[in-house]
Amino acid sequence: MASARSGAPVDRPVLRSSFDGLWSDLDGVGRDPRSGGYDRFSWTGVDLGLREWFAAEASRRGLSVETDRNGNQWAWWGEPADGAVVTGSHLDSVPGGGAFDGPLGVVAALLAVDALQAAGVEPTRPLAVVNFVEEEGARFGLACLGSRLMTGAVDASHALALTDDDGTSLAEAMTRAGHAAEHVGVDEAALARIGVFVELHVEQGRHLALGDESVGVASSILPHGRWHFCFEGEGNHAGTTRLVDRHDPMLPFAEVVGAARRLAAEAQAVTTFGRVRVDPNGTNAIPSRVDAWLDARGAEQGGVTRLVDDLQRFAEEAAAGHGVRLTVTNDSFTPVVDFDASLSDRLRSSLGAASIAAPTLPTAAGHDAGILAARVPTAMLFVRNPTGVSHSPYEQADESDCVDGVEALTVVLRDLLVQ
Ligand code: HGY
Ligand code: MN
Ligand code: MN
Ligand code: MN
Repeated sequence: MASARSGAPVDRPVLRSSFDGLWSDLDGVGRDPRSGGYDRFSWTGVDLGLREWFAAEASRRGLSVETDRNGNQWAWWGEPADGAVVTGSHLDSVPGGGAFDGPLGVVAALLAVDALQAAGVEPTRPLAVVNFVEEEGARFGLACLGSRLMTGAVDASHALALTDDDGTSLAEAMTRAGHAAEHVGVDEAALARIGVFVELHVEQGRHLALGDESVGVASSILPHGRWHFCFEGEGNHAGTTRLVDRHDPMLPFAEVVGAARRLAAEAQAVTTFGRVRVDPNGTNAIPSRVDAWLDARGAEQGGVTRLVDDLQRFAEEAAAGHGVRLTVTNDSFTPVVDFDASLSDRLRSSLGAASIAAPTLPTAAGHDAGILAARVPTAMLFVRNPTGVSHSPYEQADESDCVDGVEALTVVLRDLLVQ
């Protein structure tokens, strides 16, 4: 049965109830009852539960499931082979994240498989649904870790040594979760299997809401990066240490936060210090060390790197003024990503033929599709987010827009699968 709305090979009432079913499976997993936000971090018990859910849902659809050397999960419709059509996203979250960022792309991919199988589509090449590990970098600090390892965008030994806030390394976390860590690294075989990658994601902004559209096609990802600022001072007693004798790392850090905001405004960019570690973290002890991570993004690559250079100079002066040692390291930088034009055109023509309107829009949010774009043709579909809010418990997407997104994904996958 085709959708009355678009002629797409979906039965919307069936799709809506299947969406409700899968969505309710995920609803409480890793959710903090106080904030309503999600804490879904890679290789934790919550993540293992999500992996089991993914494998069970894939198996129910007759898909064969495998986990690659870096911990990314792949569910295959058809024998795994080079040049496959790949779709999917991630299941992990930022701390206190929303429900849709990541899981919507995985659920939509599974539901698109349902629709294609129900419509009797016979693919001429295999399809894989992928769940990328540690896309947010919330536990080990490096975003898109699974796709970066796969493409070689991060050195394997550097990645394995990354630690979480408890000091557990990626290597230890993987091993404890029962996944051999010694093989992580570039995975040319997995990359060869990706003929095209199409990721559906909730929009993290209001472009579609302002245009009153439910679905869109991504044009590009703006340049963005992460820098680690480490301020080392002298821990001491909060009450008995004279001001003149202090080397308090909190002070230059506080000045740097203000400077980052000022420089961002001047550069038409955005900066955030969203992750801060104060050691020791006590009320009556001057900390000895502050670690803070800067997220900086902007429309123009040079503007972002100049902004961070200026900020680093400011920070060095501020730290010296307090007798505090500063170390700044660049953890990651993703230059502008222009999605594959011919693949995006194919998506647009498939959507047009199914009379699904889909404007083109850029994003300032990073995605695995942005990392894979360096190696394979990738494209993204966005689903309207009425408030634009993301990386927050208040992230939203209306069910009918999510169903529109599945319908759009089903259409583009059908046309890619049946050459
Ligand atoms: O950080 C990002 O932009 C993405 O949501 N991981
Ligand atoms: Mn995401
Ligand atoms: Mn995100
Ligand atoms: Mn005391």
